[in-house]
Amino acid sequence: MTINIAVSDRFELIEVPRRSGAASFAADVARGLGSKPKRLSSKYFYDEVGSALFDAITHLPEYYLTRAETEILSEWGWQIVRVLNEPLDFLELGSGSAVKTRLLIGEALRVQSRLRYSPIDISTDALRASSMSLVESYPALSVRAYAGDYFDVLGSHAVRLERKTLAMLMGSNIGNYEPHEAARLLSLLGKGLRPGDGLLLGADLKKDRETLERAYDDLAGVTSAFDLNLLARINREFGADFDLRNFRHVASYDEARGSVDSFLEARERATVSLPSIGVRATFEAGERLHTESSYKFTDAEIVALGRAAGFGHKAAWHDHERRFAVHLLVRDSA
Ligand code: AVI
Repeated sequence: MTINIAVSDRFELIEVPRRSGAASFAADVARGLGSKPKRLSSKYFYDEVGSALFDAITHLPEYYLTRAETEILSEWGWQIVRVLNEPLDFLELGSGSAVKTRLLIGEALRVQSRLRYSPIDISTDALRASSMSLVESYPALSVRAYAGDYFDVLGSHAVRLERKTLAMLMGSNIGNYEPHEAARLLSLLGKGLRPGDGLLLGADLKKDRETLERAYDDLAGVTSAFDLNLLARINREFGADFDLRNFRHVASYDEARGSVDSFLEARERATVSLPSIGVRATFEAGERLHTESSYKFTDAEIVALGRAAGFGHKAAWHDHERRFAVHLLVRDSA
């Protein structure tokens, strides 16, 4: 069951509930702290504080990803919206508050008279804010936003696409999924698209360890604060007693998997309790909690990922230093 809210004649918000059986934050925390090695999903970084810290990360000198992708879209956005050669609607996994989405919307509206933009995002507040601001900026734009988890929304068949669609998964978001989840997400997305629809995928490229580890462990300590906010969030929401000073942020590139892994490492042995969910967990000195995987790709790996999910390869663009790639994939005929 979905809930439709027509906010204005150009902005509609559809809330898609969590599918039954899907784990809650509390259940994931209980399971993650009880597993060996301990791990939590990076999707829980993004409460209000975490989202603000991530925004700060995108401006850091070491975090080149956002700048590189923005460079590609500024330079090649005009071409990207023309390759599929027809009026398009956009479907974005993410809330589209970013400058990058605006670049593509602006370019599309130079070659077509109207555009529907359908963002999917877990945060209803973020969706509402970004959608209102987009419809205010672009009189020819209408927004149909879906609030929910990507998998829940795509699996619910709530998404209605009337015209040829360019789906977007930008900002290296694909890199935060383990390979089997990335494959599942792309094939679920592919099932909702029609043959000939596009998928624009922004992915960070494999490169030297030093550049990668610096990008995820900046000198100003913003990424460390972002990582530690996960424990602060657990303290806030579950009345837990994590002592943040006892944990340090570690970012380490696992070349074999192609992932920069983030961890929170206990300096000393400690037991934490989370009274509101009835959990206690002990950390040994030096024990790590895995909080994020950020996978890096070669262009060939992106092409193969798309192919396995039923997408052919159409085009790719890179920034001047070839640190980042934006690939255009096209849904195969069934
Ligand atoms: C959102 N995501 C693509 C970011 C990344 O690069 O993996 C999250 C991030 N984590 C630490 N810095 C940025």
